[in-house]
Amino acid sequence: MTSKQPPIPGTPGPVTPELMEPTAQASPDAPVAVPAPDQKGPATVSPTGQATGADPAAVAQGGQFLTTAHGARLQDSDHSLKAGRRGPTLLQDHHLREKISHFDHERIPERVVHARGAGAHGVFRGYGTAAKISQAGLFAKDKETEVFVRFSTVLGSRGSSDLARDTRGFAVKFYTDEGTWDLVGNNMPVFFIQDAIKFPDVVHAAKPHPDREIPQAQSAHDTFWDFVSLHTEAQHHTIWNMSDRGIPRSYRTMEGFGIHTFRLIAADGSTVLVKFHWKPKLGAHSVTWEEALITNGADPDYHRRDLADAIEAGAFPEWELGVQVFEDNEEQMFEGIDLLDPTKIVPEELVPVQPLGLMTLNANPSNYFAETEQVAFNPANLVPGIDVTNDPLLQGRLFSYLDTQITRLGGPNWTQLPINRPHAAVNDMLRDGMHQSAVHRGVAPYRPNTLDGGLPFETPADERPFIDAPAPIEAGVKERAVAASFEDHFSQARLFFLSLSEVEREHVAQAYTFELGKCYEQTIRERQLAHLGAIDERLAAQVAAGLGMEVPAPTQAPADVTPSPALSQVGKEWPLDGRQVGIVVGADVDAKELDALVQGVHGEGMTPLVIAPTGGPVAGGIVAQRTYLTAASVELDAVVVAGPVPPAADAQLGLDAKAGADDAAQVDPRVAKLLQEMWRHSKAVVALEAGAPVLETTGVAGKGVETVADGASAVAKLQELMPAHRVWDRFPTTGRLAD
Ligand code: HDE
Repeated sequence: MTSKQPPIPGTPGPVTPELMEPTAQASPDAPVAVPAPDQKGPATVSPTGQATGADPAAVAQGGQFLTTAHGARLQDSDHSLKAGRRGPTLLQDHHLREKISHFDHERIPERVVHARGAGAHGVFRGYGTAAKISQAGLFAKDKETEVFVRFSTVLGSRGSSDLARDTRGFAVKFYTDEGTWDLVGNNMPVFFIQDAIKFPDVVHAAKPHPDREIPQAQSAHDTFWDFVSLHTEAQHHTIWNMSDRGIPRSYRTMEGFGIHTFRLIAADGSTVLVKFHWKPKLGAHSVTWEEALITNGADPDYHRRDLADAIEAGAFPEWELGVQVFEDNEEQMFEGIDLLDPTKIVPEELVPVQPLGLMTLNANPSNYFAETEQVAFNPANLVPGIDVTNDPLLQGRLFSYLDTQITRLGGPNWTQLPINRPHAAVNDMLRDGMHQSAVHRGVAPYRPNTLDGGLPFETPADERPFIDAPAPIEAGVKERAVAASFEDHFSQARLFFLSLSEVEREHVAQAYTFELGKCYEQTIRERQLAHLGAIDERLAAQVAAGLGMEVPAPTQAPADVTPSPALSQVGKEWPLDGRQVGIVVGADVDAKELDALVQGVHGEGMTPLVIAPTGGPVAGGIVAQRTYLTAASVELDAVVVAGPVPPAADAQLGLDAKAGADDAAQVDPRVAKLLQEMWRHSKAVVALEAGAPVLETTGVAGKGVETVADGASAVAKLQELMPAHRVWDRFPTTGRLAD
């Protein structure tokens, strides 16, 4: 073997002494060069047409030259070191081994639940309203605390789709000055089970069947319904899942709940019990089941994309954190509702939610793995002023989260990962272990000690230590049992159902009919139908009819309950910020009207997406953001048809649009489909006069479908139709579930 081989054309040759001389640019002292903006670097325009603000200096590893993991510069990372060009690869190729071996270990175990998620950075600003009930510094007036939020689905694996019918995780990490507080909640205020010891059971039942590992990210299968029909305490959470809450429009339009009752401690040591609520400024909003199915196919990453796009566009999502406050007495009950039972809510009409502060998400993660994947929440991360209660579900969680990270993040030092590092000073005596990255000094990591000057000391009471609230313990015997006050399993499921509007109730009935229709076992369907009878007899009858089954006797007589209108998502009005408006144009749109429309939609804080026959310039400097091929109705909250839409372009569809042309073929079928879906999903449809014939041809007419004279009037019409989220009157209902 000789080093005199001629170089292969187009590839670097063998390393020669001349090449090893540092050039001026390659000198270790030379400033690191970054690509000029016009060089191929990070994308500076996002798919929504926004500037990404990507900093070329911050891309990749930050330097100009590729190196090994130990920092030696590499000349060739494309060819392995071989004994001859067609010979075997040499074991001595340390770069090959390092590159492949690191790659082999790139994946870590996904979360056992909540594997699929999306994260964002933000800030929480206190209102100062909690002064009397909690000493926690983060609630102080105008105090700003950095946060990281991770939203997630529960059942699906990391690569599953966002619009699964499922509960959503809503986990917030507050990096407070006094330590990290994690409020690890969901988008539903109740849980399937009352005792942590049942968690592996419910998760095993809800996850894919162990033999075939299907279905993925779905509750519509026998083992899930077997479990929930055998555990009547799951009925309340299950009806939330079957409602529109199970398929949110966006992470931005979800409420969040701490579920358990927590305890707050004031500066004077007094305590109250609270339930935490997150209220989205954009309102709580969902999609229809058909939209969810279309989205899962058209854009399975929809929620992740929507969150990132909104933040990038400057439409920062906001939630108010609030609490329902209860007296911390011995009973820990409110009007017959056991506050320690995580399957119960307390209606907001009885105990209003009082706002404590505002959370604004204002930055996307720069690296999914380092931040969103490696973030580790733990309900046991508490700060002075916030403490736990005896809720038996919460008690088990206080163990589980710490434990699971040891496997998932490879050892006990996951708190040292950048995203998990507290922003408060850490001075613990935890030492060594896998992936220890701190270089601890001193010789006495124990206390008391004399060798390290006694340091660190325990914190005296006036220096704000975390103090467990000295809550009284009910005397009793040691037993595996449940309190009688945990035994009402149906009344609140009924309360929820009766609080919904007619349209929402129809959706619930359809969801149960679909899910039970996917179960094969008749006994499971029958058992669940009997439980539905205990929730509402009309609901049971409608689902039974859909399944072609007799209505069984209800498990028990439906309870007498007072509805809580706050639980319905229908009937309120919400701001338009960050909502997406599709603007459909043909080849010859009026540039002036289009400009007025785009500017007007922008001016109202919404995101206009121009949908044209092809990509590229449309008119007056406006560029298409979607084409007839790439646009999907499901990403739009409303649509404006701004110009005539041509028939299908033969070349794009591979069809001869003229052959056998009927009326519908006069409009490109992709636009016809988009408009018909918008109509079926009860979204606002507006046309300028030039676009009106398109509505006629596609049969899109009726409530919330309007033709207007110009761009400005179209914006005014959108402002009128969109605050209610949907044109609710357009949803078809049977009338059988109405009040
Ligand atoms: Fe979790 N849960 N959970 N959970 N949970 C996890 O922790 C667990 C429960 C919630 O984005 C795991 O780091 C038990 C209720 C969210 O990283 C695990 C019980 C609520 C997330 C775990 C519950 C939640 C998790 C899996 C019954 C709403 C995602 C990976 C006692 C209040 C956090 C991980 C993220 C994640 C255990 C019940 C919310 C295994 C034992 C109730 C939002 O530790």
